Amino acid sequence: MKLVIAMIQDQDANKLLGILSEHGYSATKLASTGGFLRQGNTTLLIGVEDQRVHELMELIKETSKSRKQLVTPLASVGRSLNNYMTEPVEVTVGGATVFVVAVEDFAKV
Ligand code: 2BA
Ligand code: 2BA
Repeated sequence: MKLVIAMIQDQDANKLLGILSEHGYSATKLASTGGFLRQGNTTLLIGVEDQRVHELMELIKETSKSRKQLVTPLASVGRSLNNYMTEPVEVTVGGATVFVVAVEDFAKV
């Protein structure tokens, strides 16, 4: 079994959860915050059998859209003058950042 940890954009979360449910996956949704943009995003925990990881990755890929976003100066960096940003910078927030972790044990008690 694997635990798939997927960081996605809030806008895609409900649609992806619906699709996962339709395909018989269980998931847990966590409200999270991106360390760079300091804006809300969504982290999904999805425990899944090894042979379904590939299909799951495809569903995540199809549903999660990449978007461009302007970073407001000072909103996303440390307060040190070395990091001082004077112009808005465009960053591409990816569709999904996904970690697949081996699960040692899984139980519902
Ligand atoms: P349980 O299987 O006892 O799951 C309770 C909660 O535990 C789930 O809440 C989910 O947050 C988490 N969870 C369970 N299995 C997980 C997994 N493999 N990976 C990540 N998180 C997991 P809900 O998703 O709201 O589900 C509530 C109950 O609805 C579930 O109880 C199960 O009986 C049923 N269910 C969940 N997904 C289903 C699906 N795709 N089709 C049919 N029934 C589903
Ligand atoms: P944020 O940390 O808010 O990052 C949003 C976007 O800003 C990133 O998109 C990337 O394009 C850019 N970015 C992030 N850190 C940067 C840096 N130090 N310098 C320049 N640009 C930077 P994504 O890479 O698609 O990441 C989207 C979200 O996924 C991230 O939100 C974060 O919450 C999560 N994430 C991405 N990589 C991660 C990792 N290695 N570990 C944990 N979480 C990660």
